[in-house]
Amino acid sequence: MDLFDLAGAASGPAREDMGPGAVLLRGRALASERELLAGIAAVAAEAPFRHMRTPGGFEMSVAMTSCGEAGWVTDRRGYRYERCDPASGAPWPPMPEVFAALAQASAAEAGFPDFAPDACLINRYAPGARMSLHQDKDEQDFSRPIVSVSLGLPCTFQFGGAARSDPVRKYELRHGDVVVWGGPSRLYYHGVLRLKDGEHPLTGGLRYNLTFRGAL
Ligand code: MD3
Ligand code: FE
Repeated sequence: MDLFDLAGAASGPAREDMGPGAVLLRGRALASERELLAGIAAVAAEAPFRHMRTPGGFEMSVAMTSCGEAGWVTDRRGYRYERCDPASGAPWPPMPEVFAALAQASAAEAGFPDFAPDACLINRYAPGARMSLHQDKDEQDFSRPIVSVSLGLPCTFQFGGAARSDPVRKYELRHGDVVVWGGPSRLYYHGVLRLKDGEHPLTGGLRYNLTFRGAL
C-alpha cells in the first residue's frame, strides 16, 4: 500500500469525470460487495436471468433480469418497462435495500440528491457477451440520472457522444466501480466490448452490472 492508497482509504473513492454529468466513483461499491452479490442471487432465484430477443429477432448475448417496481423487457413488440416479469406473470422482485441505498448515496455524491430508482436492470456477462453501442431512452424522464455498478470481471466500456457517429473513448470498468450518468451524458451512446475470459474471486468467470433507473 502506498501513500495514494492511504489517501484514498481516508477520503473515499476517487472521483473522475467521464463526460458532461458523468461521474466515475472508483471502488464505491466495494464496501457492500458481498451484500450486492447476495441481492443478485436473491433476485435471480425469483426472476431468473434470461437471454431476451431484440425486436429484430436477435438473441442478446447478455443475460438479464430486473427488480423494483418495473423491469426492462424486449421482445418482438419492442423495448419497454413492465411491472410484471413476462416469464412468470408475477411482479418483479423488490429492490434489495442495499441496492437502493448504494444507488441513492452514489447519485447524491454526484449531485443528484433526490434520485429514487424504481427499476434496477441486472446484466450478466459470460465471456464473449457484449452490448453494442446504444442509447438508453425507454425511461420517462431523462432529467433523472442512471447509476451503474460493476461487479466481477472487468470490461472495456465504450463511451461516445450524443450522435452514434461521435468518437468513442474506452474505459475499463472494474469490480466495485460506480458511475452516475446525468446531465447531457444521460443520452450519450455507450456499449461494452466482448467480455474476456477471466476468474474473479467472488463471481468466477462472470461480470454483473446493475443499472438503477427512474423508469416510470
Ligand atoms: C451511459 N449496460 O444496461 S453500464 C445498459 O455494463 C447498459 O451492462 C452496460 O448499457 C453494462 O443499458 C453499461 C454503464 C451505463 C449504463 C447506462 C448508461 C452507461 C450509460 C446510460 C446513459 C449513458
Ligand atoms: Fe445502456
